[in-house]
Amino acid sequence: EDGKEVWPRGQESVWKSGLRAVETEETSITKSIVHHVQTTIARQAYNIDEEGAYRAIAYSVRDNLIVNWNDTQMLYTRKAPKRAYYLSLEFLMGRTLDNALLNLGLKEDYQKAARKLGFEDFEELVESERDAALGNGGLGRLAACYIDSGATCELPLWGYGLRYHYGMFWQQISTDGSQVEAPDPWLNHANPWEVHRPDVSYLVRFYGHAERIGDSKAIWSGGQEVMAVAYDVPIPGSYTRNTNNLRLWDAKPKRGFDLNSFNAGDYEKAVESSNSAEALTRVLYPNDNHMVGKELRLKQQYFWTAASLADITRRFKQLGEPFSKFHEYVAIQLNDTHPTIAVPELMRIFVDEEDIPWDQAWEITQKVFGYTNHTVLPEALEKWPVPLFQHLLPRHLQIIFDLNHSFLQAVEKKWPNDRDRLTRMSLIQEGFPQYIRMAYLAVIGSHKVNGVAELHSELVRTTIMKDFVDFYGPSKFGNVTNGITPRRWLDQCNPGLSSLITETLGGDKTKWLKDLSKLEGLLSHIDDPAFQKKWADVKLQNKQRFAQFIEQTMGVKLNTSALFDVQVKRLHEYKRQSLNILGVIHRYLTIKSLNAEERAKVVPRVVLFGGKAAPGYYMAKLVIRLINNVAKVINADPDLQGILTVLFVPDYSVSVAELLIPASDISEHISTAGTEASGTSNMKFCFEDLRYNHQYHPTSLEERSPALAVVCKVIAEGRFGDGSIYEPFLNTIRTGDYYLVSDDFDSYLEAQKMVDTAYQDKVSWVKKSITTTAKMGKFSSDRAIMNYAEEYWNIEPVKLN
Ligand code: T68
Repeated sequence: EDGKEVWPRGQESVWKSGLRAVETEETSITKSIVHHVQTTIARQAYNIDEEGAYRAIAYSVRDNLIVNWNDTQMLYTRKAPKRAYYLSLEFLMGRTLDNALLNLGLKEDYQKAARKLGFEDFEELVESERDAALGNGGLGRLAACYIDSGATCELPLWGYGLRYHYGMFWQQISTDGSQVEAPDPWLNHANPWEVHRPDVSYLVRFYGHAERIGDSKAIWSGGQEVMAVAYDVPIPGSYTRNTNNLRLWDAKPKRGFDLNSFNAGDYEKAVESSNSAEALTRVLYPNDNHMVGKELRLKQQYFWTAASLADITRRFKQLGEPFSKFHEYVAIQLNDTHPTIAVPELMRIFVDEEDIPWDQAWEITQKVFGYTNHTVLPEALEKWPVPLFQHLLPRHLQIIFDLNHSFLQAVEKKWPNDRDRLTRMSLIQEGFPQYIRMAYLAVIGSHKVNGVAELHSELVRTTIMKDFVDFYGPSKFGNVTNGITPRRWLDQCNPGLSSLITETLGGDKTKWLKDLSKLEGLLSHIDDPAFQKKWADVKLQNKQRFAQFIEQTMGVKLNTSALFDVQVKRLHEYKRQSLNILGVIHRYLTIKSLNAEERAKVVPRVVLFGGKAAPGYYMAKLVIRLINNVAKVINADPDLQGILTVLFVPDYSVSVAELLIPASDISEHISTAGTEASGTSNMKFCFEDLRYNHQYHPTSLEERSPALAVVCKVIAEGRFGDGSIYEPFLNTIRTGDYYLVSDDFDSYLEAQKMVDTAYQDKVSWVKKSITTTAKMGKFSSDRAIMNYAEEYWNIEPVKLN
């Protein structure tokens, strides 16, 4: 399955005459589309609609990806380089067709071919694809950018994840303004981008009992066994033939059904057991930056980790090398603590299955793993109850206790008689019940730990991991600043800007797309009025494109000469959409108090919100409701027409982001200082702001911010519908105000005033925009992934010619 090179059977020449290459000729492209219409989707020319056309084209493009995929995997097998594996419970991929065509360099050819077959509007076909929304937000989208960059940088890098049958929920807004969740059965329409591999499967055990044999080994048996089956998603690099693999596991019952129950005549019970296996990969947990201790979530984590490690060790064994060299061929990156069970699982494989002595197994394990932390928020740090582990993964619990024992011995040796320190650093948090601290397990099991931005990595070193920095020394704790892929987030979603950049820098677009630091070259054109005009025109066209989408989907007309002010991200108190909407209310009250002449001078704004709240997150959902009800009042007020419009764009997703981000004039990243690990959407907009000071307020809201007190009073009095609904939200601001909204409100208004002033000077505004883009080079995910490759994984590019 990874292109293992043994000439199989039959005559080589006959095999070779049947092989196809990547098809780039127009005639062979139309032929291949027609072939898929006729065979794969079983229709005919007179019976083909848009959906059928999309699928036939997708299958045809997939054929090309697979040709490159096979050759790449064969090359990796032949060269046997060290490989890296990115273990992530989330890959927020979005759509694939457009990206695949651009990466293959075949978009124009396919567009022409589709036209010849009677499909004039290619963009419409592209937009009919459903998003693969197998992620919550930043962490999942980061994984998708990294997997793109890994292929583009020709690195032997695979992703491992889960094939959720239901991705991120579909968000609707009810008439009272609240979020309503609906399931996203994205696989109901066949997914052309995956290759089912029933031949690549492993059994994963749960429950049962672990019996120690000797000092360190054990036998784990009994319990439930579930089958993990591979689905492979080819990941094409950009302007290279290298095509990597994203392997997603699906859960299947070990047998079709439980024979014991079946013999007893209980058919329903027999089929139930297969239901419970399949429940494992049913749904993505829709929480970001919050730990929810559900047993099924832990089962998902172990299922995915165990299958991935079984696959990695099987591939390693094919090399015929001894396990003492495992780390010379394998690097595994843990995307947050979600796959941390991989640490004891690799120990179990080494010690129990491969008979490697405990100490040697531990040495190799630590060399294999790297751990990326994505948050310092206490409520997001994973902790699992010991009794749950004892029940679900008894052998892993033994291993964790054994590891903890020797780890604490080493701590004791370094700082004798420091009981507080032992309590602080133990992998086990004491109490009833005890909890396992997954982040600490990830740290002791890895050779390197990193945060995702300079400031965040510094906070990791000085706060949550301080004791571990003292123990291991600072060199174990690094930083890899996040990045985003310039293919999807510039070339693909903003073709107007991409062409202008190419035209301005000269040559072809691969030059700057593959080395984003080249964008600095734009600065030498910044004073050219013709260039400034073109730059501003691109923005205006993007705003018009987005306005058209809003008119079609929401029936609202937007003033495209207004300043588009955007905040799109998951709804979370720490991200402070509250600060934004309270500021909007203040703006509304201010405009209402002006006379007609004064009103005419106000800089018009369109304030756009988007993002999902976790279904169980009461306060986040209340803020969505407030935003929608504020929007209702403002948008219906004739005094505000064309001056202030507020919109909550429902069902924010990768595809909506691709339309919305290029249309923005400013974006808001206003999380409480020190809470946002990195932020990556800020990179997509190129705008950022952070502060450090935390304060405690025993004073009244009126004293802290009179302006905010007025805003809260207006909400409470019912200007935006029944005020009592918002009391719980208003109380979080009046008292406690953990996220410092009142602390920052006045300076937030000041900043907004500066924005209004700056926007009026069109030339200097355009120059700011050009400068921002020109200086964005560092935030390419190519730079980030090469950073991991060189400093964390020690892997090198392997180029397919
Ligand atoms: C985000 N984290 C950070 N978590 O909030 C963001 N959490 O600052 C950073 O830029 C980004 O990661 C990439 O590093 C998340 O997105 C989750 O989505 C998540 C999911 C499950 C459990 C906990």
